Amino acid sequence: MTFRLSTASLIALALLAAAGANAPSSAAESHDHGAHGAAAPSTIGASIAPAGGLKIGEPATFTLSLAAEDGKPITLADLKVAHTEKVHLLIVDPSLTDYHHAHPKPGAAPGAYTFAITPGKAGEYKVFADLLPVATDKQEYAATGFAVVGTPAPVEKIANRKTTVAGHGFEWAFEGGPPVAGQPRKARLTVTGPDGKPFAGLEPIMGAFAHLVGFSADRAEIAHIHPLGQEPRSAAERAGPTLEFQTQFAAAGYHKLFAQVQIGGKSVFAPFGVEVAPAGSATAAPAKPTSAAPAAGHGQQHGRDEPVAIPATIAEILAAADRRVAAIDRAIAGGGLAKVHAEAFAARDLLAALPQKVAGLNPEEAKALDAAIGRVRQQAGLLDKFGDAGDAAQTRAVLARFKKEIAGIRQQVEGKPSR
Ligand SMILES: [Cu+2]
Repeated sequence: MTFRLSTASLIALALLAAAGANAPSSAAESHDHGAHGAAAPSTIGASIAPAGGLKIGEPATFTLSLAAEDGKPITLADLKVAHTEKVHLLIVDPSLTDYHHAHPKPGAAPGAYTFAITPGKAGEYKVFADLLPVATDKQEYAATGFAVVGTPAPVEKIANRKTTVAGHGFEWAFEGGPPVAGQPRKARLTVTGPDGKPFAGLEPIMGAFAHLVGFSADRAEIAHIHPLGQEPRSAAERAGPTLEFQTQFAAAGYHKLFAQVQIGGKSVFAPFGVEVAPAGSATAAPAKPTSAAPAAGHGQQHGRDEPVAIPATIAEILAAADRRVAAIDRAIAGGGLAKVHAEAFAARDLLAALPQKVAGLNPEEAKALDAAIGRVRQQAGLLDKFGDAGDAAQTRAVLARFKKEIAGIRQQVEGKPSR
């Protein structure tokens, strides 16, 4: 079967500028940041033919066909690599519980690709081919599907922000309260190890530290986004325990999110259920504490830290960030580790405002600044985690890197004109 998505249905979670800017990026830009978010209208049609009858739990092979609007086959030469692959297939069953991420290989005929998965549920599976055509250079989805014998299960609209998969704990939290349709919301994924401690060993997978794929309950909408900040530059890099995402849901209602990460060489999928409030709902609804927060009590505070005021000049921003860093030093020295996160996030937000303030950077310098701010974001997340965990040694170690990064940023921006 073949069908096209309407433009309106394409954008479920739109990724905003990855590197510190507050303004939404265009769809074209989002790819430069290594993220697929707001997708373009589809120019490619997809269809799928299974090799045989499909039964629950039985491995199956499929042929995917991709064609342009004029019927011309879409071959690998027509597609660009995005996150290490030219074709990503994001596949989900009607109950939104059996999610697969597959990479088909070119088959015998031009425009034909083959892949294999084992469907775990009955009913009409939906398949989104996530593509970056050479012709448009804009990410798009081509949708198709296949049916597995049996009666499909309904979507269970369970909202869960915590889950345990493969011994690891995954917790999803929106900053500033539950998501509202049409409003950007920063969100954080925090990972703990089998020992319950913050886990910082997330491995690169397909050119990112995580792939977050979200579906609306009716599967009319899909999005595929990646963490904010620097993407991995080598296979040896590790991330965690906290990854930040910029989300924006187009529609209200239930959404299912799958965070795909790699641990110990294996893909791990952490499912979350999220209820998105209708546009225009109160935005200041406080986030309910989602964890049995330690005595530090920060579970109640998280996400509701006062937004930091951004001073007018570069020198003032740097000075304000320095004061926050000094406060972290004092907090560590005085045993006030629970206070570290507020100062770290304030410093991060101050520094993240710099790209919009600094004039006269060449593209290379602007890129370097964005990258440094990406690292600052990661480090602020670590300061938060280790501070809350009461781990003074780790907090101190991350703070040393944080200071070094800020010193580098200072060198990049000091003396440049403000705008
Ligand atoms: Cu991805």
